Formats: sequence, structure tokens, C-alpha cells
Amino acid sequence: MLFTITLLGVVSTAIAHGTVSSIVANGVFFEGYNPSYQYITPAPVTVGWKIPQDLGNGFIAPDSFATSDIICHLAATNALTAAPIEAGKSLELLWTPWPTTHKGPVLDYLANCNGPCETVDKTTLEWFRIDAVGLIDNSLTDGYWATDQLIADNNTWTVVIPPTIAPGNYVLRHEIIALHSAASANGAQSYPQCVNLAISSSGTATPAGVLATTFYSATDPGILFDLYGTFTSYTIPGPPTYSGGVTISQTLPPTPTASATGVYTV
Ligand SMILES: *[C@@H]1O[C@H](CO)[C@@H](O)[C@H](O)[C@H]1NC(C)=O
Ligand SMILES: [Cu+2]
Repeated sequence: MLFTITLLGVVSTAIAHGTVSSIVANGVFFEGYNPSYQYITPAPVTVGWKIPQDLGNGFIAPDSFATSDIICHLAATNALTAAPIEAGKSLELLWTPWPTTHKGPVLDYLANCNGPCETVDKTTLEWFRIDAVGLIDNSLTDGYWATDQLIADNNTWTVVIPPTIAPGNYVLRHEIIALHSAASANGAQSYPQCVNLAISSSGTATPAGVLATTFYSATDPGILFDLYGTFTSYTIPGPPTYSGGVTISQTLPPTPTASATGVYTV
């Protein structure tokens, strides 16, 4: 036990940027994945996809946007459990404290696993975007961005599951793109985080999706972007948002009403 605690201490000093530490699905709290879990035996089972190589809480750079690392972060492997949620309900993604300098858009995608997400081949997932927020107010120095809103709401982002989609096992791909270095080639920073959702629904929509490796290119206007220059607008990169997606105004979410049981299956 002492051994574990020591390692966790070492890992936390390496924290530089951020990860999703947990989610709250329709009021129920679920633990996310933490790279330090690789030092715990047996490893906790979480709804968050596993990214043990991401010990520095790092990012995916544009030169890796066409590789499988852009799907669910660095060498991600499947989460082995899922959070149940009904279409039309909301869930919150709780980040570790996000650095104020790391301004940029927040984007959310879903992909139907067409079977269990615990075993799906991530490279086959076809994603449709359900919301995306970029520059909210350009009157402030460097702008007020989705990330500023996220920080103001206790490092939390709320996502509504589109009410019309068909039931099924889905992966939610939640992402921040930080633009503080994006004026230089290969300077944008993508922080994708995936969680498994078991979505119940009376809907029937099966929106077409695209592979994550086709989302962005290094020279997209929203990827090669000078945050410290003069701008009046921002073009959010990536595929169009699904017409059935629900974009809400972000607020501080209520505290969870319950914690999931059985998540730490061993
Ligand atoms: C802020 O988020 C943390 C977890 O990231 C949570 O423990 C805390 O209760 C939240 N505070 C408020 C006011 O919601
Ligand atoms: Cu960073």
C-alpha cells in the first residue's frame, strides 16, 4: 500500500496539462481513468478509456492527427465498463484543473460500437459530432473561449446525449484543443478523452460518422491559429455537428446525487 501511495505521489508531480478525472451521468458519479492506475493491482475498472502511457497528461500534436492516437489519446485501450444514460439526459465531464493559458474549443463526438465497446476496434469507430464550442467572446484580450467557460464551471463540461439517437453502446469522445502554441506549425494541442456509454433511447437515428483520423489537418484555420494575434472569429475544426445534437449554455453542474457502484470490478 505504501508503495502504491509513493508512486501516485511521483505521478502527480508530472501533471502538466489535464485529463478527465471522472464523469457524472444523469447525476451519478463515475470514476474516470488515471494513468497512475497502472501501478495498482488489480487495476480499477473505469468508464474512461485507458491511457497508461499518458503519465505527463500530455496532448496529441497535429503531426499525429492522422494516427490512431487522435482517437482516444496516446495508445488508448478500451474502457472495460460503461456508464448507463438515457438519450436526452446530460452528463458532465470533470477535468483536472485546466490551465487558463490553454485556451481553445471544446468538442464532443459519439460513435456507436455496434456491439460491446469493451472490445471494439477503435480504428473502426465512426464519429458524429454532437456539440462544439469555440470562441465565445472576442472582446476580451485573447478572447473568452470554451475552455474559459469550462474553468469557470469548476473545470466541468456538460454534454447532452442527442434525444433522437438509437439505443446502443457508444463511445463518447470529448476533446479540448489548446491553441496557446497554435500559431506555429504543429503547435496546436489536442486532448481527447473517451468514455463508454450504454445509451437507452426510444430514438432511431443513426447519424453517419467519420474516422477520427480524418477530423483535422495541421493547416486547418482552427488548428494553425494565432491566439495572440488579431482575430474576430474562430473556425472550429472538424466535421459538421450532427443536426440532432444539442448545444446548451454551460453552467456549474449540480453536485452528484449518487456514486456508481460496481465500477471498481476486479
Ligand atoms: C468541483 O469539482 C470537484 C471534482 O473535480 C468536486 O469534487 C467538487 O465538488 C466540485 N465543486 C462544485 C462546487 O461543484
Ligand atoms: Cu499543457
